[in-house]
Amino acid sequence: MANQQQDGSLLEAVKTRLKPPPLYKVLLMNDDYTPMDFVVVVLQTVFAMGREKATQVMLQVHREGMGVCGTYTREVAAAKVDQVIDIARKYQHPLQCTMEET
Ligand code: TYC
Repeated sequence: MANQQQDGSLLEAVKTRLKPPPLYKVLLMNDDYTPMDFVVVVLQTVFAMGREKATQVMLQVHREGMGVCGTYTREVAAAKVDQVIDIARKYQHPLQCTMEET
């Protein structure tokens, strides 16, 4: 045991036994009322997208009804969903966001 810890092999054994944490997609929903420019700013602010990428994602959501903003661990995904919902509520837009395990 002491030897394993000294040479690091115990740590390696534990690491290889552990499953990687599940990942979650953050999904943005289309609606008929939220302004396109607002969605672009939300994507830039919450998901650190550049303006072009944010515009592409917004248009995909607008045309297809839903789109992926990013993939994160559970806590990070939940925090981003909350940020989107909070900012939408603050500006009284119906924009909705959710998360789904990959
Ligand atoms: N459909 C909205 C409009 O025409 C724009 C929009 C895009 C809203 C993406 C939400 O997640 C969304 N103003």
